[in-house]
Amino acid sequence: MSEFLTIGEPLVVFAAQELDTPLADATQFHKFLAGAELNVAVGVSRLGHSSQYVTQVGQDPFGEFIINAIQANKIATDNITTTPKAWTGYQLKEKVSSGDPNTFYFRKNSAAAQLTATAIDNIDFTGIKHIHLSGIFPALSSSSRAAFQRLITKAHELQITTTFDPNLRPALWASEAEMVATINDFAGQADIVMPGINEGQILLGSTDPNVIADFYLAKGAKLVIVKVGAKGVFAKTKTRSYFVPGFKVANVVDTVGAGDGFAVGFITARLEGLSIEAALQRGNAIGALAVQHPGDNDGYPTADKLQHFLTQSTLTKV
Ligand code: KDG
Repeated sequence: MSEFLTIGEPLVVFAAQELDTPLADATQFHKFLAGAELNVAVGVSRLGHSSQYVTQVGQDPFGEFIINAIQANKIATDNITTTPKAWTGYQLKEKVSSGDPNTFYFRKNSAAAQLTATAIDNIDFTGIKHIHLSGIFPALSSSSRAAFQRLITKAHELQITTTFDPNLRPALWASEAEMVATINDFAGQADIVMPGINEGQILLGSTDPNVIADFYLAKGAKLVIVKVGAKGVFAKTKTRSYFVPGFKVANVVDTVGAGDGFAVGFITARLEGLSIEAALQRGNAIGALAVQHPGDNDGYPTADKLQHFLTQSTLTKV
């Protein structure tokens, strides 16, 4: 029995060690656990909430590495299968002195992409209070998209709160038009939608947080959280809006995983009964901790570390 559940594709990421060097020229790589939704499961578990992850890995050393890491992070493996028919996906990531790094995927027809909707029928939803979804998994294949839709339908039937992060990955979609239509359709089925401000431009043609929020509120979301990078977040319900500033970070090492870290903070705070404002602030805090580490999720805190950061950082808000 777990409080939290998510579905996604786990990846091994090889992070280049040479600064500002194209992937083709990099020679040294460090290996980390990745996958946007798995990052969230890791962070939620690290903060003491029971966490389930639905996926499939290949019968290969990357699959083994991922399963070991999932177990080490105390995430339930009941809904993880291993297949001999496809490989586990992996990716390469640049190391950059500023901005977001380039990445390159090796994940086409991966084990996770072969997951079918039957996997959803096998889940025991007892005790699940929150389901986190992202736009990556339904981009993998028609069967992953069907599984994703079945999970959303199940969440509605059981009245389980859902968060949806668009997590746009154009490389995974046949066309931008298909990506935009599908993501907006799934976003309209979620309770809480969490786009990044630049995703607004692609998804609805605006980077105005108010316009982005109104677009998804009109589609049926109860709360829209627009992530405005280091500046913080703007959030809006039908009756109220919020702006919560981010935390200043002196040394940004790697930005990948910050958005998932935000989701960790927001979701765990809400599971603990905290207000929307406090949840947004915790989200910002974990985003700020995430960017100070080279892997996606190695900066996500335990409850003690989070408390320490929140106390130490009161004077360093932007
Ligand atoms: O949000 C972090 C992800 O970008 C990374 O872990 C890899 O899941 C991944 C993806 O599809 O980009």
